[in-house]
Amino acid sequence: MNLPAQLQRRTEDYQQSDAAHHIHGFVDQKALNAEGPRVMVRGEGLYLWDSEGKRYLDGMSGLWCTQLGYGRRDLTAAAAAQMDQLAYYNMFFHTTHPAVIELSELLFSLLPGHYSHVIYTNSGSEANEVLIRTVRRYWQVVGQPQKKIMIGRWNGYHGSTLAASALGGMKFMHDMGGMIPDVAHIDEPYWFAHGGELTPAEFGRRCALQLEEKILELGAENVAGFIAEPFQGAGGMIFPPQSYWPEIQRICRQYDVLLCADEVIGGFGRTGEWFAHQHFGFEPDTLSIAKGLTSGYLPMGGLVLSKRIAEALVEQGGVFAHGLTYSGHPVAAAVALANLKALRDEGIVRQVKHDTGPYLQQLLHDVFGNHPMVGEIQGTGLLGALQLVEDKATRKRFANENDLAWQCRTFGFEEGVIIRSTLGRMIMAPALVATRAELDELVDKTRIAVDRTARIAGKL
Ligand code: PXG
Repeated sequence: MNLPAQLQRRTEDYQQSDAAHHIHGFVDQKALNAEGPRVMVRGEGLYLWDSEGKRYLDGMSGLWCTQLGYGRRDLTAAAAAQMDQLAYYNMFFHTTHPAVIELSELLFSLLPGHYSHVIYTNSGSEANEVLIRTVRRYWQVVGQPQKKIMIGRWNGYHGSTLAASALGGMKFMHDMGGMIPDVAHIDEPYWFAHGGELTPAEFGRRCALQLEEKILELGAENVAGFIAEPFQGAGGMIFPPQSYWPEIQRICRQYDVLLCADEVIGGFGRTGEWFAHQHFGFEPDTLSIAKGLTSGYLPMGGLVLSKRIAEALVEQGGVFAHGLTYSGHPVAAAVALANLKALRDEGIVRQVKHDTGPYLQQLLHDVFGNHPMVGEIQGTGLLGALQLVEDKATRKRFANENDLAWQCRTFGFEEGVIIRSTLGRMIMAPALVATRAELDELVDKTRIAVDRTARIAGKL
């Protein structure tokens, strides 16, 4: 493999220097330093190469973001052209610029008609930070300033900054660095783990009714919004039962609580629809977006607002004291524009819905439907989750499911495929440009990793 000159250093050299300077995300840094991180040096299409020349099929789209895969020259060309023309200007001081305007025109042409405005950010975490202030500001403007409380869900994930992690329901994150006031949580709709004797439909309704109970407990006059991922991503790719979202929507409407969808993972074609809420059939008031907006080529996120919210803020709100230096960054906007054009004009989202999505789902059911260690298969579009299980009949999970799933993921790396583990679930979310042959390879290598894990667990 030909590596660029600056990459011609030994892997151990990179690893030592990495250990000397970096605190990585969500990892025991001391253990990682002892092991040495994998050094990724190149990407093309669905494939990645590390500094040892080993090739991997990336079954996770980086971190759920490279919708178009790696190495798209149209995106790099869009970035270069925009840098040459106007590398930076801001949206303060009564200014704007063509790149961000054209991006928004395209974005709103892809969104359902009841959305009209967006506040751009650099990440998903920031989108959810902005969400809290925007939603509270909205209620101030319409004369209900006491409506401040946000309700999220246990095991939901909305980002790593203070307020975004508070909205999320990862308790271990709350324990490291604290919470913010006026945030509450309800349970996650994870039927396989918590459904007990209830049918999925009954359980879905039960989970949704917790929202009603929580709103009544807190007082509807104090609750600003409910935030949730249409399906949980980082929490384990958990799909709620079908009964869940209609009931949640009814409750939000009944108590005038804004319904805030976190589309950071689900957005931009992942489910075969442009946005995941369309797949699940509900109408949020706000959408948090990031990741697939730029296919991960540059950092960019945003908070999309319904006309109802935007009109109140614009017509009655006066100055909204909020703004980020890089909001609507012209280079990120140019890349996002090129990315969305490609997703639309190359028919990629349509292809996920009608061809590669159903193909992957069928393949997962064919290969893992009768697997002794897989208790549940969930997914749609180019998303798949396999629930590892000790006893399929009783849905008994392994006591050490976290370790087993991590082992499975490690076997995957050895086989040359990147899949992700969360608790006892193996997750895949390949780039939306994946071909049927690449999906065959993804599932085949995943099967080898799951079989190797099953042997360790005495299930094969
Ligand atoms: N919302 C959701 C639903 C996310 O998945 C964020 C917000 C935060 O976005 P930023 O751009 O600030 O990271 C995310 C991020 C994982 C994993 O292990 C997932 C994310 C981040 C890190 C790890 O699946 N999603």
